[in-house]
Amino acid sequence: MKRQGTGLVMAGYGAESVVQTEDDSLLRCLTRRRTGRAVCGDRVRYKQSTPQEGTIEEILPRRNTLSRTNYRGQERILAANLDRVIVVIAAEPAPDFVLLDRYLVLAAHLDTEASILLNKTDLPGAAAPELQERLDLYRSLDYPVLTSCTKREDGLEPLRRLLVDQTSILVGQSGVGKSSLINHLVPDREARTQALSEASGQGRHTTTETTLYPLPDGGALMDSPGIRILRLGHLSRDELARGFREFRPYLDQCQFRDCVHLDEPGCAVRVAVAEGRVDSRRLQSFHLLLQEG
Ligand SMILES: Nc1nc2c(ncn2[C@@H]2O[C@H](COP(=O)(O)OP(=O)(O)OP(=O)(O)O)[C@@H](O)[C@H]2O)c(=O)[nH]1
Ligand SMILES: [Mg+2]
Ligand SMILES: [Zn+2]
Repeated sequence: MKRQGTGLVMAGYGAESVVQTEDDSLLRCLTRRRTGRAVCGDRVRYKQSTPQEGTIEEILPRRNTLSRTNYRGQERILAANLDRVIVVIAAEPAPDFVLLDRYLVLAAHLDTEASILLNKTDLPGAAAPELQERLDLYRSLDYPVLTSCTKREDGLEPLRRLLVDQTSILVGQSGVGKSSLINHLVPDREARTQALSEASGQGRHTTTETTLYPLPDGGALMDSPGIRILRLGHLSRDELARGFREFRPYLDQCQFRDCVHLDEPGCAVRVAVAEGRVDSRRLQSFHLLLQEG
């Protein structure tokens, strides 16, 4: 058996990945050293060797990649070819807005749409004024803010509409409900997960790897593991600053080209903060991300 074709990577496990072929079957594929690792969302050219196995001959050019920097300072790609990043937050676990800003910076760097989704609206904390005020800040920056509750099946329709014909990824802290949302949005989720873990030979499939699910109305949705430490070391200082979209009009107006907007004279960003055009918490966030890398 030597069949060839083009497929879509459902999940990558290091040198191995699971590829969905044109006829909807799942192949466990090994990557060749020269092709590099395939990641969730990659389009690949594969060669089939047995009914269940094959090799990846080529990773087709990626439109974009979502990556982070690992503890060794190397860039690690989590997913490719994204149209939309949806940052999921909830009243519990308590939102980490610096992490939210990290994801928004990554989305800006990818040149994709970014949305914020407040899940678990059944929790009383979801209506807390501090949380709502914070969400208003992001609305004022033109980030769409959606709400949902998987317990009461609330808000899922607007979310479904947002996802149609696009490749989207759910990201965010562990425990905010990303996988629960997938359960509601992907009707055959359980069967798919089962098929995926059988094809991958990884045993029970957990959200340790980013995983792609085709959506019934067209498009695809990816589940990702909640990452505690999301480093942005692969981004330059300028890319980091431009990820804060409201800073952009001021970045070229600072007196010093390498201004980090701390205490340099003639800093246009700090003037914007003082005049209330930029929220000071976002500048704080920027400084934290700059420090932590
Ligand atoms: N009250 C409430 N709980 C929810 C809701 N959605 C999910 N949960 C619960 O939140 C917990 C975590 O949900 P998961 O879907 O596993 O969260 P996750 O974001 O996938 O977490 P990781 O995979 O660790 O990143 C589970 O106990 C869910 O039952 C909701 O709308 N309301
Ligand atoms: Mg999960
Ligand atoms: Zn400045």
